[in-house]
Amino acid sequence: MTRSIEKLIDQLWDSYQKNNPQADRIHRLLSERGETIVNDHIAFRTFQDPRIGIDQLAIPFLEAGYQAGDDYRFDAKKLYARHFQHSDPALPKVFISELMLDEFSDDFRDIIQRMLDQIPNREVLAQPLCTAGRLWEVPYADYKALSEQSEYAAWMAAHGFCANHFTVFVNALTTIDSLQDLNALLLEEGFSLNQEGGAIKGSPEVYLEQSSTIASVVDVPFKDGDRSVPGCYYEFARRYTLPNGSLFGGFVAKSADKIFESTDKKLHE
Ligand code: OOG
Ligand code: NI
Repeated sequence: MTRSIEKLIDQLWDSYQKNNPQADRIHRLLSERGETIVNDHIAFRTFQDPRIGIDQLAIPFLEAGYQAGDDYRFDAKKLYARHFQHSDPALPKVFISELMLDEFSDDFRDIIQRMLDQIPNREVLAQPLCTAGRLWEVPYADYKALSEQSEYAAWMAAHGFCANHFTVFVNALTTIDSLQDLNALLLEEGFSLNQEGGAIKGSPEVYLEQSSTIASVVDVPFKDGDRSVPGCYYEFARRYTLPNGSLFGGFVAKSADKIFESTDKKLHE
């Protein structure tokens, strides 16, 4: 029987894949080599607010038996994050971050407040928050103003609640031995990788290596018309065994800091 958490993950994949043509192409590229793709983790973004913060997004995962793992801070980006994991290794980890609104100016917060004021009461949301999409309308000028202080805030304004990325678990690939080889294949096939801080973030010494594509540019309806803006990206993660013999199951803040930049406009210029 399919558990409801699996249905939720399938639903998240469906909308992610519809808005992110790269995902389907990368899946096909790997499937054609005979690979079965295992998803290491899914990531969500939000604003730090009691109605929609990390705790709210985590609800369906906690109900399905996920447990809170480590937390992470990104001072320069004014972000806080936590990961969640399940004892069933078939279920992906979940990485949820939130923008610390308290650390921004009144003008910046006013723009976000205008968006949050449009969110319907939770009772009327017949679906988990993480699949709700964008729950507000926003003029393009507000998107631009937010992006000057936080690319993350601008991304949230444009896209709302959805899977920001899925992640290929490189350890489970059988025809590709390393993240270096996978990156080479992706580049050869014409995909662009986020090169901020080097194509590979992390190392065996921190038990995690990660790389990611540059987010696909997608058309988004703003209050005053459609605009092309960065959407979602795809990530690749290779995990290493800890001295105690178990596979590292966390995240590395220094690497995550650069992975966040996969949706930055500067990578599209
Ligand atoms: C999350 C970036 C961090 C990771 O695996 O370290 C991350 C985001 O872009 O929302 O996914
Ligand atoms: Ni990630």
